[in-house]
Amino acid sequence: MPITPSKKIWMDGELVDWENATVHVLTHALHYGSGVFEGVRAYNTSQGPAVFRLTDHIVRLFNSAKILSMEIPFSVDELIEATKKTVDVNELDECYIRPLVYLGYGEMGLNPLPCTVNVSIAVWPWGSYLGEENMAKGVRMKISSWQRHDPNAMPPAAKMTGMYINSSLAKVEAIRAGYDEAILLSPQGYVSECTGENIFIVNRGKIITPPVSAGALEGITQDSVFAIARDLGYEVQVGNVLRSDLYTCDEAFCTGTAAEVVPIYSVDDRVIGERGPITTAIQSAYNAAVRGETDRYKDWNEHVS
Ligand code: PPE
Repeated sequence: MPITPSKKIWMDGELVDWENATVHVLTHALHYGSGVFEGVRAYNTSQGPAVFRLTDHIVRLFNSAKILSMEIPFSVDELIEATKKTVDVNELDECYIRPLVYLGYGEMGLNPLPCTVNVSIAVWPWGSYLGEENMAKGVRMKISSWQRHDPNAMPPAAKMTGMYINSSLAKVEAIRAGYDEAILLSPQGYVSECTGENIFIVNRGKIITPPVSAGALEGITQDSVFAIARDLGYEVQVGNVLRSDLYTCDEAFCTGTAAEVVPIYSVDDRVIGERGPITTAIQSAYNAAVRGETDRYKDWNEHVS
């Protein structure tokens, strides 16, 4: 998806012009995928732009860094403030936000411990990640021939840049085969997640999503959907899902910050159907919550100024 430039990018404490936010080709992270990142969104609310669950995203960023033994040279509060400031100076009511912590220039080789740790925060306007029309129609999914990482090969709890090669392999395979998105299975054969989204199925009114042990990221949108679905009166369970469960479920949808809540129309050409009633209810409650329209979830809207 093309990027629309904004004005300023926060880099290691300074706001620099968009076109000057560059790095050296010998930046460690370019060679070894040694970075951790977040995907966050700011939405327009009646009291101006608010970043959705910003604190939770920054805390997850620090946990990802800890797993990789990266020492972030800023505090959680400093990066929260830096994110708000970056949204504010770019004067965007709604935007996608990409905080990135990466090993910088100066060291090569696989021992990351002596490397410089750099931090950047970029924001830009980003539309529907899986296509605007698919928000109603639903996406066509393919089970990938690529497996999700074994948690002892690549820890799925860390949102590490290098890990996303696994997602890219699956995405390319799905797109070339004429699908919108891929679903990955764990090495044990359970449903894990999509390339950049968690997955949910609905069966006889019960909502189920795979556990972290199946290789899924602990999604913040997933967590918001837990709260929303329970508040709407639905039963939500974290549990193993089989490939065949995807073929026979009543409804399915995927969730992510970039994607938001997106219905799944079919999996491997087994049609689940158009956006169902539970998916519709959760999707519209999510869209209202992110824009500060629901009192109950107002703590999730972290205002920029
Ligand atoms: N699984 C993966 C692998 C993943 O990358 C994401 C977010 C999720 C689940 C959902 O997590 P959350 O955003 O906390 O609900 N993917 C981010 C990056 C997408 C990209 O293409 O880059 C995102 O949605 O921002």
